[in-house]
Amino acid sequence: MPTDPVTIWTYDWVPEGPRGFVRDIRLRWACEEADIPYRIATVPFDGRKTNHLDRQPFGQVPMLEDGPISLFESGAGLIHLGSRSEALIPPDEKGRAETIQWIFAGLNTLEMVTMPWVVLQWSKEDMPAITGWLDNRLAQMETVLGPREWLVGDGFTLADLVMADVLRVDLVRKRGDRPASEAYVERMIGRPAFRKAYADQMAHFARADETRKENDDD
Ligand SMILES: N[C@@H](CCC(=O)N[C@@H](CS)C(=O)NCC(=O)O)C(=O)O
Repeated sequence: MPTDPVTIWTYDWVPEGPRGFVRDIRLRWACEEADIPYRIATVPFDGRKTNHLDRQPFGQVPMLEDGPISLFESGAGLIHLGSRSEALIPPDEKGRAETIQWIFAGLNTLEMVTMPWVVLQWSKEDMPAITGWLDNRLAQMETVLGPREWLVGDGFTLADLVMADVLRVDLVRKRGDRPASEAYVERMIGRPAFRKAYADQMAHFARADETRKENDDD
């Protein structure tokens, strides 16, 4: 297994709102789970729409670099990291296929509706069709999670990492009474690897506040 550190790219700073949720946390979390060495690199938040289009054609983060491989899309980065460690994707064919299936379910079937719904909440707009779509998906996930501890097999995989990261968004967590989903999110974000990734991301942006303040004072 290669031991050179991978590089996780994120913004140099973000406002307080998204801290703890910037999607570099998915890659940090995966590296922590699998003991994959990594370092953090940044692109400026200011000017983000155009300043790193060579690395990310939509001006977003995160990106992942591993030697000659340079990837955008958190899901692609995760699947790449998964190829390095059985702690992320099980080695058997069935486990691998199901993990990838659930990664897509998290990123597409769930996040495709949670994100627009959250943005509508921020803007205090109501679109009953989107809310109905969200409630249906969350109810379906509640049914899935009711009888199981893990999405794939009998242990943690990237399927859980992605699904928990999508479901842990505050507004989504508060939506409806979904005890199995809430217990699942609690279990996943209680994992030491998540807590480390979260604390490190928060510390990264806190340090950036200091740098910005020093620059403003100059
Ligand atoms: N599908 C992308 C979404 C990336 C994304 O939305 N990134 C956010 C930060 S978590 C971002 O860069 N937002 C700034 C923007 O879209 O301009 C992925 O999973 O990597």
